[in-house]
Amino acid sequence: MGFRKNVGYISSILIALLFSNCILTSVSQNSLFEVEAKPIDKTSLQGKNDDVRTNVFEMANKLREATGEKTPNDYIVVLKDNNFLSSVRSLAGEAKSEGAALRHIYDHSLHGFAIRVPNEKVLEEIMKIPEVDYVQPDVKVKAFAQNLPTGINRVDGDLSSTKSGDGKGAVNVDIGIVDTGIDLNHPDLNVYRQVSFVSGTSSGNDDNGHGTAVAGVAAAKDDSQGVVGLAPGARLWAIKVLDSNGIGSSSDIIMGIDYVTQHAKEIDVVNLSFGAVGKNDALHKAIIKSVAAGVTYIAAAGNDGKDASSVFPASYPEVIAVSAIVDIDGKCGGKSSISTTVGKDDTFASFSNYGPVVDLAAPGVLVKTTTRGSSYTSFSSTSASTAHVTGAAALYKSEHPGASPSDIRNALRSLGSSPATTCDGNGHGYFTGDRDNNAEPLLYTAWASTTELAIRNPVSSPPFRSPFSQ
Ligand SMILES: [Ca+2]
Ligand SMILES: [Ca+2]
Ligand SMILES: [Ca+2]
Repeated sequence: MGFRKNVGYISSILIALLFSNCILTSVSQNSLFEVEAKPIDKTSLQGKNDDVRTNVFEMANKLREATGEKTPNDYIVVLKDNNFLSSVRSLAGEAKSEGAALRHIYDHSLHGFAIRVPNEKVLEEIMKIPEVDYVQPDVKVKAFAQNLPTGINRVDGDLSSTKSGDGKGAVNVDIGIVDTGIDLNHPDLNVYRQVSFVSGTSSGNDDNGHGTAVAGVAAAKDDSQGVVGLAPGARLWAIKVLDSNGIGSSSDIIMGIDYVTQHAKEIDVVNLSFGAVGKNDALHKAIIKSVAAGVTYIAAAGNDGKDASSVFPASYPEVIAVSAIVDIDGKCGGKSSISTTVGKDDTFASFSNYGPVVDLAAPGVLVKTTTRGSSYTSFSSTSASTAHVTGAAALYKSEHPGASPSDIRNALRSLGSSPATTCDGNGHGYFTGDRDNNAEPLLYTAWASTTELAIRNPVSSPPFRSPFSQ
């Protein structure tokens, strides 16, 4: 890269000319001088002009668009696949010497790094590094949180609670909550590992509440206190990538995915209850690699009442995308007389995104769960419905340790209720009001007849509904 440094102050066109010549001839600067001394050959000049155009074209190709609210001067540099940690480190060092501040190094879910550049020129220099596949602006991604409408809060106290658990038993499985963190001291949650990739924070402790709510639905302990999750007492990995406002940058989220991939032998299932509209190739690449390493990802469809095809990560084919329904009484059939502002009992939630990318539906309204301060709350969102599927996937994985991510997806889909399922008066039945022609199965976990969860509530409270009050 010393060569580029020497010519760093010459115009970019001249750089391109020299650089393309260098590549074409693979010779020293002395030879370049000889080339300059030759009479101008119009044919060769035409060739060089083509080279310049090619180079500019390549540069434009190397700047990959990412949609969302950009964070000025922050970029994700994705290296070509044949680069391993030593070269990633040395290339990151090179970017640093060009004037970039290094924010993260990725080595498990993709090879690359996150940088902050002082100006465009530095970015251009980094894009010229041949090992760079592409550079993508860093963007903001938000938790799919939804504030409870007051009308819903008002009926909260009237919600029927389901039968309590027997107060014992834990599922032997590891769940990654890539979110705002988890209340590390919550007595109803088994937080096993914690880490933060959000600047200004030093642990995976939750400073928002969203991650703790998601964690409780998936895995609150079966201990006669508070609530119980679908995979009770599962080991929770608090992987903080979203800040106290529930907002994160794609570079931090990729670091979270990288961490999961590094621990792919331990982490079975990962919950992604956040997203944004548009595309983000670097994040997609990281998730593809992580799924290939055996980790099952569940992603929220989003809360905007629109087709989720434009929402990532829900639209990535490698993840299990989840929509939300209203369930008031823990039973099918739409029997509850209580209506919410987002729909009646056993109907598609009005805020839920929908569409062909959605794999499963699950309850996502007025879901009782854990929150910060060793406390409890209710929340409504596709984040809540997604956490049900995360818990169910973990439960399935605990019973079928060899299941691949696609095995788990196929199993949950085939075990779910369909429009043809006749309501059995309990949990096995479908919902109404789906917004499209894609009748995604409704999560159903009573297959788990060998688990104490199902044995505990064989008839009256199907375990796939909201976490039960204990
Ligand atoms: Ca509990
Ligand atoms: Ca119901
Ligand atoms: Ca649908």
